[in-house]
Amino acid sequence: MNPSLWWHNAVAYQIYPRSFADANGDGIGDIAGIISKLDYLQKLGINLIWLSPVFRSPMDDNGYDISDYYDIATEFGTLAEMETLIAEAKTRGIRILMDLVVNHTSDEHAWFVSARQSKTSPYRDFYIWRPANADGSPPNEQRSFFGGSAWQFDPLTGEYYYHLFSKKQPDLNWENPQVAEAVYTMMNWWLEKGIGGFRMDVIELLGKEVDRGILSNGPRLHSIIQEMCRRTYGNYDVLTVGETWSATPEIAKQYSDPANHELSMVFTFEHITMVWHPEHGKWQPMPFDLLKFKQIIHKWQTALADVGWNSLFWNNHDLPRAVSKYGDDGKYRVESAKMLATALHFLKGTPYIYQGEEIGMTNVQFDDIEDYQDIETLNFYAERVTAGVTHDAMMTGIHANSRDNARTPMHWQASPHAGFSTHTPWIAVNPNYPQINVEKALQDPNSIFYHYQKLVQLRKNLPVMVYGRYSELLAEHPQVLAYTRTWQNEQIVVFNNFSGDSVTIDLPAGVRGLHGQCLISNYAPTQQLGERLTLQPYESFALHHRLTTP
Ligand code: TEU
Ligand code: CA
Repeated sequence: MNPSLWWHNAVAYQIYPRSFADANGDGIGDIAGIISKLDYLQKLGINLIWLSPVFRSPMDDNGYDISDYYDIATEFGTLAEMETLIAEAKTRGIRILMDLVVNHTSDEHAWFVSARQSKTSPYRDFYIWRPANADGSPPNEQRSFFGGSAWQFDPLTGEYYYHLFSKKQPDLNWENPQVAEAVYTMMNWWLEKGIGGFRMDVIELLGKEVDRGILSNGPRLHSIIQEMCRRTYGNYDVLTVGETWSATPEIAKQYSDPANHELSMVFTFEHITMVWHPEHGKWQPMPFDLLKFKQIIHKWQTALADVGWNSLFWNNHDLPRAVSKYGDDGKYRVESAKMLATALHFLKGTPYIYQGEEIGMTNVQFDDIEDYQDIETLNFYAERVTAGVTHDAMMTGIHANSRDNARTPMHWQASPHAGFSTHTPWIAVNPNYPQINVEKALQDPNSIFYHYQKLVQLRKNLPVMVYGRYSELLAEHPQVLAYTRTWQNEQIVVFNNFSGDSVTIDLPAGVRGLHGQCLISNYAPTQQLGERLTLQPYESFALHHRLTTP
C-alpha cells in the first residue's frame, strides 16, 4: 500500500446542491449557498467535497441529465461562481470532486438535438438507435431503471433510442470512439480548473452491449476506464470514485488496484441492497439483519485489505438516511447516529459523509404522494398503483427508501424553511427541523456534529486508523459489530451496539482485560475491559492501546 496517496486519510462530504443552501432566495440551493457554508465544512474538518452535478440541465433528474458539461445550471449560478467555489474551498484545504455523468446526457444536449434530426447527423452515432420491430414495437423488452421501456420511439427519424434512466436521459454510445474523445476533452477542461477529481456516475454501464442484454461489467468496461485514466485524470494528482452497483469484491479490486491504472476506489452497495426485496426491490423493504450486514462488511474489508481500497458510506442522495435505516431515529437518535459514525469511520477506506448526516437528519414521511419530487419515486408509484398495489403499501416503501429522504433541504436553523432559504423550498422541509439543525448542534458540545468532527480529526492523526489491518471480533453476535485495527504495535478496538437493548458480552481472549485510551464514545468513556462487557442501547466506543511484544 502506497502511503503517499493523499486521499487515504481524507474524509469526504457529499453536497446535493439543490438541497444544501439557497443564497438568492428562490427556494433552490445554489453555488453561492455552498460558498457561504465552507467555513462550516472546514470546522467539520473534511477535506473533500463530492458535489452532485451542477452542470447546465433541464433538471428532469435534478442535474443527472446534463445539457452542457461546460456550463453551470442557471438556478445554481455561473461558471465564475464555480471557479470561486473551487478557489475558496482550496484556501480551506478542501478539494472538489465533480460528478461525471457520461453514461447518458440530457435529450436537450446539443449532441442529442443534432442526433435526432437525421440519420446522417454527425452526432447520430453518439447515441444508441435501433429500428422498430415489424409491428412497430421496441427492439427488445429491456426496462429503464426508472420504470417503463428502455426504448423511446422518436418520430423525427422513425427509430427508437435507448435510455436506461428517464427518456430525457438518452444513453451515450461508448462503442463510438468519438464519444470517448469528446468526454476526454471535457474532463481535461475541468481538471485544468483545479478540481480534486471525479465521482463517476454508473461507470459500470459504459461497456454495455445492448443487443446482448449485457449492461453492467461489459467486456470493454475495464479497457474503457484504463484509456480514460491514461488520457485524463491519470495525469493529475486526483481522486476518482466509481459508482458500481454490481461490483463483486474481485471486480472492486480490479478497479482500485493502483497497478491497473483505473480508479482510486468504487462505491459498492451490497450493504444497501441487502434489505431490498429480491423481486420487488427497494419498494418492498425487508427487515434489517445485523448478522448479514456484518458478513458483508467483513467480506469487503477483508477482500480489499492488501490490494485496492474501499470507500465507506451509509447513505447518499439516492438512499434513505442512515439513522433511520440502521439506527433509531426516535428515542435513541443521538446515540445511534454517533454509533453509526463510529462504526463506519474506524473501518479501512475513505469515508463519505452525506449532507445532514453529521447532525443526524432523518427520513421524511410525507402522507401525500404530491409532496414527493423524485422522478424514480413518482414513476414507480404511478406504475405500481396502476398495476394494483395499494397506495398504503406503496407509501410504506416510499417512506423507507424514496430518494427524497435524502433530498429534503438541509436544516441550518430553527427559523422558517430551516434556514435553508427565505422562500418556500422546491421540496418541503422535514418537519423535525426545529429539533434537528446545525445551529443547535454547534451550541451543544455533546452533539452528533462534534462526534463527527472528532472522528475526522482522529483519522488525520492516527495512521492505525488509516492503515491498520482490520480483524473481526464477535462474528456471531446478533447485536454487536466489533472489530480491531492493528498497525505496528498499535491497536484500536471498536465496539458498536446496533440495538436498543443493553447487551452483555463475554469478551474474547485477545481483548479481555486490556486497557488503553478511549478515543471516542457516545456514553461515559471506557478505558478498561474486564472479562465481560455491558453495552448500553446503541453504545459504541473505540479503545486505543499498545500491544506488548511477546
Ligand atoms: O444512480 C444510479 C442508479 O442506478 C440509481 O437509479 C439507483 O438505482 C437508484 O437511485 C437507487 O434507488 C446514479 C445517480 O446516483 C442517480 O442520482 C441518478 O438518478 C442516476 O445515476 C442517473 O444518472
Ligand atoms: Ca437559489
